[in-house]
Amino acid sequence: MTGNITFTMIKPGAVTNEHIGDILKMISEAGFWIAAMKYTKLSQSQAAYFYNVHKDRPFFEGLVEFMTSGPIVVAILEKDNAVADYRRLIGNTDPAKAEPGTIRKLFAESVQRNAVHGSDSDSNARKEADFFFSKSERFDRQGNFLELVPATEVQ
Ligand code: DAT
Ligand code: MG
Repeated sequence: MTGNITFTMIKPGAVTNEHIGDILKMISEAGFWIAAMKYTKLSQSQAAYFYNVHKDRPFFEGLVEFMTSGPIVVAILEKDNAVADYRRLIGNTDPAKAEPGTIRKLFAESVQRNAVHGSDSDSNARKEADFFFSKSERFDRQGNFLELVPATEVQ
């Protein structure tokens, strides 16, 4: 069984260019339920922790600088096959390689300023969601608290 959530951020750039509404509309129209959402700004240490897996990459410093440069929207999205379906909706990391009609093709300014984040696995979706949201801040489509697929079934 696949997990039913993914985690997204609308990054600085997409926020300051006023694309929050356009992006949330695409997310809703693609069948994702917004289970949790907030408007926030990352500190240096939050951004470094979130992108820790990339700490030895040459783009890490620039990535942290960009991600702390302005406000972001963070959200948990619920849907069957959420992780893979959302990666398809956002498109390639590099907007030059992204499919037409994807969020990154439409709104990314560059590979660094690429409009949105999307989790790359069910287990990272859980970790990323837990970093930003408590269990009492997540709701299902019926307005009840969100129940997740049992963690033992998530890779
Ligand atoms: P993704 O966001 O598609 O999962 P990733 O996890 O490989 O991509 O990289 C995380 C972020 O780091 C990415 O959204 C933008 C930045 N990044 C990746 N490769 C980069 C590069 N070659 N130059 C500049 N920034 C890069
Ligand atoms: Mg990634």
